[in-house]
Amino acid sequence: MAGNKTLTIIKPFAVKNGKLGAILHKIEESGYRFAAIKTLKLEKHEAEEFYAEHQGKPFFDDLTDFMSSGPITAAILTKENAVEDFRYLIGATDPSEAQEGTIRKMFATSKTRNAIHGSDSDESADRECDFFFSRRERLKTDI
Ligand code: RTP
Ligand code: MG
Repeated sequence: MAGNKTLTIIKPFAVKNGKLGAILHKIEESGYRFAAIKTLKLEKHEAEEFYAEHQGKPFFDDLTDFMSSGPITAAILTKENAVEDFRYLIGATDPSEAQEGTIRKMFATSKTRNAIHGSDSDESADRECDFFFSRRERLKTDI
């Protein structure tokens, strides 16, 4: 089912501030279905592995400190054209540039505390789903 799944993370701060339910509701009402979901806390080295593509960039340490600072909720979402459509639903990385109605416009408080992650390609989605979920944690065998 290539192209029809994406990996999301509801980031720390949004979870801490009681926005988890509202964000999951917005995702569901936008047509996505949950094929796997869990709440966990990343170790710093795990956040560094997840965001390895950004290693060496000036924001890498702040990003991985933040992502390991508290509970997150990770989920595999399914829908046609999931990766591209979900990036549109979450909005721009910097919430001050995000369009009205996007999740980051509604729930992000800064470029670091930007509420939510979405995979940026089908290859990233495969890698990121494998990072968080074993096969038996997934509700479908073909994702
Ligand atoms: P994400 O991976 O978390 O979904 O975010 P994204 O694709 O929209 O943005 P990406 O370029 O992958 O960056 C990952 C996270 O790093 C922080 N960032 N800070 N200060 C900066 O210029 C800067 N650039 C990126 C953001 O928190 C972003 O979500
Ligand atoms: Mg990214």
